[in-house]
Amino acid sequence: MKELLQSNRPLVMGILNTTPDSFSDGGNYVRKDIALRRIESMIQEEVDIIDVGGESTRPGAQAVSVNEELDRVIPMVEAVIACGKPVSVDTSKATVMMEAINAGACMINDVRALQDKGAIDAVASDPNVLLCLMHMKGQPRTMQQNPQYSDVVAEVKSFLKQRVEQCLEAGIATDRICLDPGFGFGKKLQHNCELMKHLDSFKELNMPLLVGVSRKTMIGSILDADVKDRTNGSVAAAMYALTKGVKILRVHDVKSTVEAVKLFCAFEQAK
Ligand code: 9MG
Repeated sequence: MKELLQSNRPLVMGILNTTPDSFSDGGNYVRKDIALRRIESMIQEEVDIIDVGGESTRPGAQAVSVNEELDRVIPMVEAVIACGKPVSVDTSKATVMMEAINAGACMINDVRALQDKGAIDAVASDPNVLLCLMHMKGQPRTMQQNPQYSDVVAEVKSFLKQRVEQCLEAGIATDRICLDPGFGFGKKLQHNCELMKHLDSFKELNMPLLVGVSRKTMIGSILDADVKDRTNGSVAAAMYALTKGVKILRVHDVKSTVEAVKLFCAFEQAK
């Protein structure tokens, strides 16, 4: 799966949230059924990789036990693999990482950049598994309480550089890693805008970039739009990110993003 990060076209990562608050009913059976249908529709919409998450990272979200997270995530990893699509798992817990890798996940997406106990070793244990290291200032519960930076771009870059060094020391090869500035994770609107404008400067880290802006508050604030009305803004922001050299887009709205990426590629390939 290492070739995924070497792709010469932008990739669309579809979000599959298995937290109860992402389903209208919350019941276990209906939840799984809806998730399975969502996998099928994302595949029809030509998603490149599906990111399965079992614990919300939204400000104020409840923590989830290892067992609960495993119950939510592993069946979905198996379902995506059965459909023949690459699957990534959004988790910070070493046990969930190990189980997900054993179940066939090809990427670990960690908003805590492998800082939790055992996480680096879990990812290092399989030489084929890919990794997304994301920047977050603070912890999800409190990260949006007045975050401050003197130079957000420099600080985010420096954090990611340090995390990459730790990974290399643990034996994780550079061609397994992609980096993410973590839009909305301990950042005010001005920080998110500054990061977006200067995404191209992350090229100096020599690793593919992944970004997730889909339906986030930054889109809602700029457009004064409710979550349900943020698709156009999310796609526009994603296309701006592509002009800055981003390789992977983590999105809810797969169809609109895939179509926009096709246009982007057609224009880029012109003489
Ligand atoms: C799990 N998750 C939520 N938002 C995210 C983002 O922007 N990037 C990554 N890598 N993961 C995210």
